[in-house]
Amino acid sequence: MLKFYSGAGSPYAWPVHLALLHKGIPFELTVLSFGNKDHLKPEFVALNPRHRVPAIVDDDFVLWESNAILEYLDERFPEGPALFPMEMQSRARVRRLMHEITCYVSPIARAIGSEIFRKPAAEWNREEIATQRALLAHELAHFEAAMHGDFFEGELSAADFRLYPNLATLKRYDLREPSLGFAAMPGPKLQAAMRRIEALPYFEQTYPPHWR
Ligand SMILES: N[C@@H](CCC(=O)N[C@@H](CS)C(=O)NCC(=O)O)C(=O)O
Repeated sequence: MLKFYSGAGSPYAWPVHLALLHKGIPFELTVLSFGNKDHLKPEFVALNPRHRVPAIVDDDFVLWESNAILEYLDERFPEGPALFPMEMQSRARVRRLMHEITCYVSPIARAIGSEIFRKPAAEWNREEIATQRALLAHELAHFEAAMHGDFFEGELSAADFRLYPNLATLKRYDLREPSLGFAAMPGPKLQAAMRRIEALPYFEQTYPPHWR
């Protein structure tokens, strides 16, 4: 059975978890604890020398990098619902969106998270948070404009799963200080797509337990 190595709340592993359930692929889940440094243990580093989640093992084939995993799963298990549209240009847009999330959204999320989640509020670099918030607003406007119907490409795709955890994390920032106002930043189309993902029958299984 396919093995899936995840980490609770990882914005990279969460899309893979959603994709596996969406496609109905049987898998064995291992949730690594970053607190225990499971990702640095020799047995995991032997699988993924970058010691990051997500990683999958399919028979003796090991793969890491969330975007590559999402593409692999769709090709390896064509029988389940598709994660990438059939139409070539639509499929290219899904790939483009995934790269844009990796290149532009993830660094912003990392920068904000390293202030808000890693330090007490008294030590936050407020100027850095404001700078990153402005960059995020720009990105969210771009992604809002890329919505076509219920999801980016009408039908649910890997790009929707890939962005979802970054959007869900905005509420977590506000929990640290409600006046930050991150959760209200995504536009109405992105908010509606989030609600659609949250209504999926398997969504609850993927929700990070420590977020409850
Ligand atoms: N580009 C990678 C990023 C994966 C990543 O950074 N995962 C984090 C968890 S959110 C991790 O495992 N960090 C552990 C480490 O850096 O040692 C992907 O898309 O899969």
